[in-house]
Amino acid sequence: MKVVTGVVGNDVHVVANRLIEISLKERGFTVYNLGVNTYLEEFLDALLETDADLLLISSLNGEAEGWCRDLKILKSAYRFRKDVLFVIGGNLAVGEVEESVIVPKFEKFGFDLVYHQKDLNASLDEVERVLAQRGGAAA
Ligand code: B12
Repeated sequence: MKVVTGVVGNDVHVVANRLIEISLKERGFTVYNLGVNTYLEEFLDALLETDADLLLISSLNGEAEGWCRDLKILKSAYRFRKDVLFVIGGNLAVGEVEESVIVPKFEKFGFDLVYHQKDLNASLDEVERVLAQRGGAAA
């Protein structure tokens, strides 16, 4: 399966991005890593160009809300395949904010799975389970 990944907005935190690329490759994904400082529109362009099954966005500096709130509008403009899975994770707010506040907010923006300060590998296990339920395997 194909995945587009990277760090959204003006966010330079690159370490998680490198780890995520390695983890996804180990799991058998073909990875298109756009790296840090990537705008939402660039992710969506890459999804179309690669025909990827999964978009996996990171945000670490707490500014995800501002960069991602237009996802739903862009999704309707771009007309993706219905089965593309949209995932975001990292530190999705500034300071201490409850997961019960953050998760519904990002789901409303158009993300299918939202991971705020969660373990990477446990989260990727769940992403793979959801993809398998949608009819694909990583290889
Ligand atoms: C190193 C660092 C920097 C370096 C980055 C160098 C680089 N090029 O990477 C520098 C000094 C440049 C920096 C700058 C800033 N930083 Co900084 N930084 C850190 C620090 C110390 C470590 C980050 C790191 O590499 N961690 C190691 C990786 C492996 O862990 P991780 O990033 O947490 O990622 C894990 C998980 O989040 C998760 N994950 C990540 N993405 C995703 C995606 C999905 C889908 C899933 C499932 C999981 C997942 O998996 C990863 C692996 O376990 C953290 C504090 C900390 N101890 O975490 C602050 C921290 C991230 N920075 C912070 C801030 C505020 C900033 C600045 C805004 C500071 C400033 N005022 O200038 C700037 C932002 C600049 C910008 N435009 O982005 C805050 C963010 C606060 C928030 N979100 O509420 C933190 C948390 C520090 C703090 N406690 O305040 N930073």
